[in-house]
Amino acid sequence: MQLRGTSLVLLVLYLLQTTHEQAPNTKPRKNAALKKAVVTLSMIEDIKKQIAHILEEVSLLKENQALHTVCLRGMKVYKKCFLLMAGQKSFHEAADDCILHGGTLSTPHNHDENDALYDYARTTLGEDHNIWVGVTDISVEGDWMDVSSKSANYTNWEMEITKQPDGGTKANCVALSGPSIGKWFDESCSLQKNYFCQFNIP
Ligand SMILES: [Ca+2]
Repeated sequence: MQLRGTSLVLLVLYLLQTTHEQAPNTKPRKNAALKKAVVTLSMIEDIKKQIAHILEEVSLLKENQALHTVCLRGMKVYKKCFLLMAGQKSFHEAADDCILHGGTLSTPHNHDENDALYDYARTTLGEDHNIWVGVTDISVEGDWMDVSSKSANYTNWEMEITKQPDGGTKANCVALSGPSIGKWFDESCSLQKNYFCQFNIP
């Protein structure tokens, strides 16, 4: 009976020791599993970021592709292209239509761009073309701004014969004239004219 009691005590002691020995091994395993889970989550976050980045790049590439397709149909100048739009519209309808197409109403910023737009209009619409240019003084009379509300640094007014701009508050929009070899005239914004949109090429 005493022997059985001693054996029982020894067995309990053995079990306690075994449990105590195993305990330190269990913790690192749990930590390792936890660490593994944390790494996996961080990896998923990284992958998500990479996918978002790739999608952004694909969208940019598609946009560029669309722009180049537009530019193939139109006239390319340095870092932008002009595209003839169908039909005639008032200045503001034309400007809105260009925004709808992802561009702005054509606005030459230097003599080369004005020449390019004039040449393109001449070949597509003929010598007598009269087209809108994205410049207006509708906000403040005499303060000519482009369609992005920046002061127009470049203008090409007809000055030799008619001394443009000469229409005052009745003429707040700009037309480029074919018969005047690309010179600008201030005209009533409600007139219906052909127009070109411009698209910036990155
Ligand atoms: Ca005016």
